Amino acid sequence: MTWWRDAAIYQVYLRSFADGNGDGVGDIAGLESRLGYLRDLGVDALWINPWYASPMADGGYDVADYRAVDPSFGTLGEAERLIAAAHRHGLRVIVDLVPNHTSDQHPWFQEALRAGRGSPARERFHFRDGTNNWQSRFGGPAWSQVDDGQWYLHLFDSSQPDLNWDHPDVRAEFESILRFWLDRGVDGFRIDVAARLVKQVGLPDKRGLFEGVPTFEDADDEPDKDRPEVHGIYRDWRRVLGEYGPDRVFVGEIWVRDPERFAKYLRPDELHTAFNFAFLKCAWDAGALRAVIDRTLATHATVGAPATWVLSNHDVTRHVTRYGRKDSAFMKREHGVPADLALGVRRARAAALLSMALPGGVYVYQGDELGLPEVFDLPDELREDPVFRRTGGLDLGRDGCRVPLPWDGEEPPFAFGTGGSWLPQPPEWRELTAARQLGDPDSVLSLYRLALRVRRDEAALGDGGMRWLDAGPGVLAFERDPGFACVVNLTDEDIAVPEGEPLVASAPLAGGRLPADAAVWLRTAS
Ligand code: TEU
Repeated sequence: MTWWRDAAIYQVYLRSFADGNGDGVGDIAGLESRLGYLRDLGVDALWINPWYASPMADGGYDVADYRAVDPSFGTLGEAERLIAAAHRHGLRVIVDLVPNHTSDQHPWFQEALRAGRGSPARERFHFRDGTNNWQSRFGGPAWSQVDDGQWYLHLFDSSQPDLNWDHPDVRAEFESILRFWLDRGVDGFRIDVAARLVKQVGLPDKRGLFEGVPTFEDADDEPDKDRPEVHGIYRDWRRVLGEYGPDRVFVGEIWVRDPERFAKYLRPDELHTAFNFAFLKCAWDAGALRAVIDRTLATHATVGAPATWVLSNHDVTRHVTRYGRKDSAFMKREHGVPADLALGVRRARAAALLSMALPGGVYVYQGDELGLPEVFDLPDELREDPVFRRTGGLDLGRDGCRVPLPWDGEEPPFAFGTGGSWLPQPPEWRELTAARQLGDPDSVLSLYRLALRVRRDEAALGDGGMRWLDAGPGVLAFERDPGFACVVNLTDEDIAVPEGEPLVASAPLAGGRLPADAAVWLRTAS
């Protein structure tokens, strides 16, 4: 079986993972120094957020050169050595491909600015003499004006001009970029904004506009989303990937609501996998989760693709915080909503066991394994996310889930590096450092290490089937072959545990009973 059907994949948000050169920003040297930690955590692969040359107007999702590594992260040579070193540690490497837009510093956009209106260089982007009503996903208008009066489209920041995917140069360039990184040994690509590359001809106005804070759930049939022509791009890319054998993989970032439309991206000649955002957004509620799980498995089965289980990433409020809220469903980033973090951690521990026990692949966002909460009280002047600026602070943006990791010690920067950290870490994270958690068998980190090991080596979870067990309202219980059960208690009271030998529990079983907001894995008689 191909590795990616059941892989545990760790998301490395590079500039916040570990800093090797003491400039306060995470980098490749820092990542390389921590590969042992990731191997021992028990994951199979890393997805590394963009490391390309970039002015960093959107944390590297504004790419100026797709074939170069940003100096703040290292060099191309270091990236090549990192890929080899990860492989030696038994870790595959997925890099992040950003095809919807470039940086405004990309040579093509600079050429387009110089070449002027009506020039072939402008046809690689969406330049117009007027605008439509589209809004940026980061807030504010989706159009900015250049000196000669023309406007260009940017679904994200004004520093991220959208590429015109009807242009043959754009198509050829990205196939060449794929080969560039495949030739350097990467095992796959995470595709940024994968549903939005193709825009409806004529760029007609939208019906649905948001007020203030963009939600993650705009309609599927908007003129800048899920256009049928986008599938042709992925068929072309799949052929390129296929030339490198069956072990290279695509994972799409596809915020498409309709399960059937979503599944189309996962047809056998398109992308291998996609993030399960329906699961990420779902409230901590047994009925809602069960419905999402059933829908996920049913839709993936129609195309033979493995499901993925995702709780957090670098764009959303950390799930420890979300699960500590009264309403734990996620639609948009909110601040000022109270969260009971102790409750959030309990639920996050249980959710980790749930996500790792389900059939398919599982993602761990850096810091999930430490139980980190969202950080809200960052000084405004240190916030870097363009979302903060473009929404006038209505949306605090994503910096709060991107605070550098606490590794060791009693004070910030907690061995993140020797030169501080680009965002300040809360002093109370001294309780949450990786080093401290390693010494505590009850820590979130110890739970992740145990569960990932059991998942891979003992229970052989991952791809395959599952059967629901009837455990009463508020309880999610299912079996997997051979002889495995997962029980998650989402009620307010402890419950009896079905027969079996406990393998991993997210909270101590008291008198053989499973507490509220806890989960247990059992070896059952098969
Ligand atoms: O995100 C795409 C996206 O639409 C959201 O996840 C985005 O964070 C949200 O709309 C903001 O309100 C991807 C990347 O994951 C994100 O980090 C980038 O900023 C974005 O694309 C642009 O490249």
